[in-house]
Amino acid sequence: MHHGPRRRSVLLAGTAGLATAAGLTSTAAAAPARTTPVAPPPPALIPRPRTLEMTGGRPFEITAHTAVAVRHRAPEARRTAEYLATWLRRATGHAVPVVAFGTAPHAITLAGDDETPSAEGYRLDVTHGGVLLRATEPAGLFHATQTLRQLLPAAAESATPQASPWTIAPLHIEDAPRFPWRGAMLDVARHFFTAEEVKRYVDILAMYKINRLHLHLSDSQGWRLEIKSWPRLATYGGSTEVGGGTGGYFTQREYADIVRHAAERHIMVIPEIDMPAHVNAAKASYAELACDGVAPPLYTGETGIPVSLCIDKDITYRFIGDVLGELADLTPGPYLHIGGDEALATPPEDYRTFIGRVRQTVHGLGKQMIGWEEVGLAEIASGTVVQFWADAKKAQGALAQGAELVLSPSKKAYFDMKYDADTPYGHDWAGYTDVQDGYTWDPATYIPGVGEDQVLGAESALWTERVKTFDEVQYMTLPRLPGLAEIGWSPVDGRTWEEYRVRLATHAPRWSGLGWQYHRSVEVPWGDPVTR
Ligand code: TNX
Repeated sequence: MHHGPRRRSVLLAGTAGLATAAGLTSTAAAAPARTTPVAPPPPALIPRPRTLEMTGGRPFEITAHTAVAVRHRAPEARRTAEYLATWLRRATGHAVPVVAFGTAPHAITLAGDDETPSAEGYRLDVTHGGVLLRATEPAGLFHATQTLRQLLPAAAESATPQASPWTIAPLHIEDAPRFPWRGAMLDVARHFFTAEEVKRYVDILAMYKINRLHLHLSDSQGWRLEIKSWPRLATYGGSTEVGGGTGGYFTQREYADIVRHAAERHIMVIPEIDMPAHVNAAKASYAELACDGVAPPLYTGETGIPVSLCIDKDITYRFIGDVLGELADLTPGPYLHIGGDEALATPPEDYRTFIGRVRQTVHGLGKQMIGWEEVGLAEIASGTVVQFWADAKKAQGALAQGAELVLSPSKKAYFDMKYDADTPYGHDWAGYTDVQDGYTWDPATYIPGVGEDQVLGAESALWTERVKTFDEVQYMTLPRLPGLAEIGWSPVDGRTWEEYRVRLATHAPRWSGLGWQYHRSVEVPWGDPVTR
């Protein structure tokens, strides 16, 4: 772990009043760190923070007297304080009230920060007398709570009170992300996952400071979002899935609940309606969407089928306008993802016409368009977000038009790829992706000729043709997700697989505490007993 320069005097000088009120002027805090005889090991944080300094002295401990206090200009900070207190209460069994700033002698304080303006950055100080989380923006405060979470013993993840010393060694952290986009895509179309399951997915994303949840909401095997103006999309098009199961869909109310749950964790939902291909479920639901007016049967096979929306029919664009209109109303964020991938049954000229029209619809709704790398074959507006998955040329074509790239390389970030030959689920068409493969790549050097300033960030993709249950989702996600998260958040300098794998191993008891399955890869020195 890299230790940052010592900055404590600067830090306390600028914030003395706040530090006093937050209980930071204990004798331990004032004593020079170097008098500590044996420094505790640095905590195994993922993603690794920019700087971390063990400051020494007696630890902080959460007790029956600990409160959470908040002083921040943004009202959401209060919500984050409640979130943190609620979380702390479960495993500690302590009352952990949320109190007015300055009223508790022993507090975890969430405060503003005027020294480091940053969209998602934060500073965190632990002393014997208190914990101080500071951030300019509420998102930074939230990320700070997730760091604090990882500073506590793994027992803190338990849903029921545990007997554990809730101590944290004194330290100082300054942290901010490398990339603004750290995403995870979940395909709820090939196999359906319920709103409750998606919310559990969001919870693990939050722990690793992922800030985008991309939901692949439609594909040939299923349509997963209620559309009030075209109700059969969900009730019929959502009535099955790969393998012929009963499928399912989110009502708009359930979907809004996912969006709210994610927003509370500072995660933006990126909704994807895939077009002009991957649309069999829609055409099966409404015959008028087919060029010949005949609805195809529902499709429950695993492999992709050549299918396209009818590019010349007016009703195609009425359909898209209605669907994207309802979706835009459900989407507080600025983006609508229109898929655009693998349009094998759409002639190239038709594809360009189609993407041009959809782009106008998206912009007319006041949103920015996102598409898979294939949209680079069409004319796109500068500022379009293009998601790379395999073909560098298409991504470069998009960049030449002023696009910004999100990297989901199928050889590195496709969580539906098997870890190795023994993995019971998933694909291998892009090769095996073991934990080391998933960790050892850099979005700023992965595509020839594409540098850091053209990259918004990285995103994992979990396609679910061969991932049937939420346990299987968990198994394919962990332990790869933390690696993707670190690639997106942490500085590349000083990161090594050898160091990372040891840090990663310590997270397994946290996952078990949350009731999550994970792949016990032989690459990782787990060390803990198997608890599930
Ligand atoms: C390719 S990547 C697809 C998906 C499949 C996936 C399976 C991309 C944009 N399209 O439709 O589910 O491979 O790994």
